Amino acid sequence: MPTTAYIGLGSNLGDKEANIKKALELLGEVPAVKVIKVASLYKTAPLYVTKQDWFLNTVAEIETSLNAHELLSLLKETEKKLERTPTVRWGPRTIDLDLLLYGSDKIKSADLCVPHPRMTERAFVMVPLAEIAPQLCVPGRGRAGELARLLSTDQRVEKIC
Ligand code: PH2
Ligand code: MG
Ligand code: MG
Repeated sequence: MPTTAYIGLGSNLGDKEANIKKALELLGEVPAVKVIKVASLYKTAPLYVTKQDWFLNTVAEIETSLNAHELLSLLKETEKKLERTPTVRWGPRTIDLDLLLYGSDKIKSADLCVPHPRMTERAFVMVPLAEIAPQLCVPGRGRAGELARLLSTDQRVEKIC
């Protein structure tokens, strides 16, 4: 049985929209991955490292027969294909692919934490997630729609298309 997983996508370097579209295309070409739903694109103010260009963000729902670690490796490979080069933590990047949720699993290993530990504090994740899956339960935290509503409106997130 395939597992439903949610991926956060972000870009703030180069052609941001093209980077996100290309990442989704590459993921969709993998036989073990089916892209089910993609939220709108959102223009978002940079969080944490605020002196950098604005981001485009979205969230995708996928179905996959990969296990969570295989999926993480695929996301890292896809980032490499899009010429993501190492930068400072939370700094500018052509593409960032984060594994947010993997079924209802809770995973804590050296290289992978699911649910993503900071997802529920980030409007750039929760607003697109709530758009495509408002009733979705984030294990241990609550429903996506409710969690998105609770976030401060100080975090600027604007739907663009
Ligand atoms: N990603 C970060 C750090 N800050 N801010 C926004 N708005 N969107 C991001 O995707 C983002 C960020 C590190 O992954
Ligand atoms: Mg990230
Ligand atoms: Mg990342």
